Amino acid sequence: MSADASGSQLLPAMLYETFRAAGVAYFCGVPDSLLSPFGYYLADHAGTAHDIAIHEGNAVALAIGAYVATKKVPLVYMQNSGLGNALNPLVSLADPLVMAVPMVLLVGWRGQSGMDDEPQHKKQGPITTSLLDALGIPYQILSKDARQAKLQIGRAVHIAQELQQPVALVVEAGTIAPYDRPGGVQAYPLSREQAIQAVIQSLDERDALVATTGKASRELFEYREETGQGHRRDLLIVGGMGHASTIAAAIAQHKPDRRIYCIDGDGALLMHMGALPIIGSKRLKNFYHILINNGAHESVGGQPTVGFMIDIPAIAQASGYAHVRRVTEATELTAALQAIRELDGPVLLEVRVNTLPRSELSRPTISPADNRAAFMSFLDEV
Ligand SMILES: Cc1ncc(C[n+]2csc(CCOP(=O)(O)OP(=O)(O)O)c2C)c(N)n1
Repeated sequence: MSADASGSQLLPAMLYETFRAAGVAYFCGVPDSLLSPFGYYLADHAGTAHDIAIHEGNAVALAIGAYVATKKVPLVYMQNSGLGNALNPLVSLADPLVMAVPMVLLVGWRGQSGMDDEPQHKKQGPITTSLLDALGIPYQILSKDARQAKLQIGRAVHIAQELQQPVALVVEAGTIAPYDRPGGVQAYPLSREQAIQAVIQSLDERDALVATTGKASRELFEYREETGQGHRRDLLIVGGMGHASTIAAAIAQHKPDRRIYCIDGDGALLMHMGALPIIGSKRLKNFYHILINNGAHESVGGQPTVGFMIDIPAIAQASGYAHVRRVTEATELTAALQAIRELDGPVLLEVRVNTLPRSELSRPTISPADNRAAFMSFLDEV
């Protein structure tokens, strides 16, 4: 086995060193499960030459700025689901017909044809390479062979520089070898799962729940399954990270006689934080936004967000939410969940939680379309 590869997988250290040797001096992106070993390696070794972006378009913007300032080709990493977020700055700015900015995109390929993956990747997986074709972005599938991969990386950086445009390396599942993941952080006593269960226990039969992308939806589904409560009161926003709160608020707007709760994550809320003032300006009395803040993108490996560094309730308040609160303890949470039911929304309740690992987590067994249909019939009931 070579020192660059683990079996037929690429070592994160080799990837990093090869990009650096090719002239890449700045790395940014949004965490993805397939790329997470590389993300950890960057966090441990790249220092200020690495930023975790708020969304993939924001990562492209960071890369454009870095190139303009340094003349060096930057690297942007993302899950293929993030190509949608990246599309606008790629097409309207970085493209050779516009600003002509070189960068290498490292794209994790979820939902690749022939692979069994979650439903939110079913469309994005098969269209990933044709999307890159349509964008005129030259791409290669990153080889699992270290020697080949090194050549591809060198070539990608060179082509980006020569053609003055984005170039992509698409990363299949299992390409990158694991890197020691930091353990969970016990910054707060509650877990996300405990917070979700407390929210469920505070609801009555008519209340509806909209849950964000990642493990929050999976934990909600698993709990309903285990307790035999059924799933029709929950709408699981399995893709479209960051849009759960807007979807929930729009449901609240159109169903003013129902209480609508949104279980959100800090990574997701930050990804589309512009939703807050729009929700705040609507003065939705029946909207309850429960932010489960673990300061991390826990679902894809625990890479940090700025969730613990900023005051999200204060931002919500300044955005027009009628009531905001922060809790960290179980008893406070139960009391706050009871209290907010009597308040006119929009309400934002931040629950700060830990990222301690839990045992195996199942995946929803109902398709997103069936989930949507069942939830709609639940909303139709008086
Ligand atoms: C546009 C987009 N980019 C990246 C991802 C990959 N992804 C899935 S869940 C997740 C992290 C969500 O973090 P947060 O909202 O804080 O919830 P947590 O996982 O910590 O509970 C990410 C980055 C995605 N689904 N969509």
